[in-house]
Amino acid sequence: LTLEERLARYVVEGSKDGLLEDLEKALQKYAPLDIINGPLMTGMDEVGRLFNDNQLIVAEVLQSAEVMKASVAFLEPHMEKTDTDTKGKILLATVKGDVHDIGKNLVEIILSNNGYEVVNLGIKVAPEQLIAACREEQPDMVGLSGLLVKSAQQMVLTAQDMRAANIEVPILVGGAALTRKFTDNRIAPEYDGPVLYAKDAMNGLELANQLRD
Ligand code: B1M
Repeated sequence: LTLEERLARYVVEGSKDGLLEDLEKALQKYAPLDIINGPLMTGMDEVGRLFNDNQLIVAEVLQSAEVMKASVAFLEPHMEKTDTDTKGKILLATVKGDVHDIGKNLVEIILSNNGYEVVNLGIKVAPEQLIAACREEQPDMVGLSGLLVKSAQQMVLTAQDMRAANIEVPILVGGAALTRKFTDNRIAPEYDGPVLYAKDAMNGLELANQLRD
């Protein structure tokens, strides 16, 4: 197997045997984020496919998630950082009913490495909890993540509740179940402030920077 194939394989098999050595080798060829978005994501997509086909059980998918998390933790110190004054404060949350947090935590790493103060509220964050945190933290932006189809609908409800609470800070949304079309047609009309769709963590940073400028 090539190095790239081995990296995807660790994720699919949920095995860490040899993982760090291969990540070290990969760092000589690729930027950390390209390793995550490339071979590791290829592995995760395969996990999703096998899971969908009932060829993997939840416990096995959890092992795959552990490999992904260990890889991100190993690569994190190698990512580029900018030493700027804080560019703003962002609240991050996975929406109510959803436990997927690898993508959200990647967004946290990228934003905090690039000058943002991030308050990560965790998973299964209900609108009322988010609203209370907005009042307390006074963020410049709110980031919502969700991977389940029902999470896309939950984002619409969250936007409605935030509007009812007179909150207008920009919302950044992302996650596999979302599309730009759903964001523009379904979430944005329910909110008074801007609602922006990010296709990945890096795009999330670009959009945050654009909003700031
Ligand atoms: Co689940 N799961 N899962 N799962 N899981 C999916 C999402 C699924 C597509 C798999 C499948 O069936 N093919 C499917 C959803 C189906 C649907 O709704 N259409 C699914 C299901 C069904 C479930 C359960 C219901 C299974 C069950 O219990 N029967 C259950 C749900 C529990 C719940 O949430 N209430 C469940 C549970 C789990 C585990 C706990 C086992 C584990 C999560 C562990 C964890 O996160 N701590 C898990 C995993 C690992 C997956 C897959 C395989 C991988 C997700 C992942 O981490 N990807 C996933 C299939 C897949 O996505 N291919 C699947 C890597 C991560 C880096 O990517 O999060 O997409 P992602 O983030 C990307 C972008 O989306 C974006 O940036 C990142 C890249 O840079 N992004 C943002 C994400 N958030 C963003 C926010 C932003 C900006 C960008 O700004 C704020």
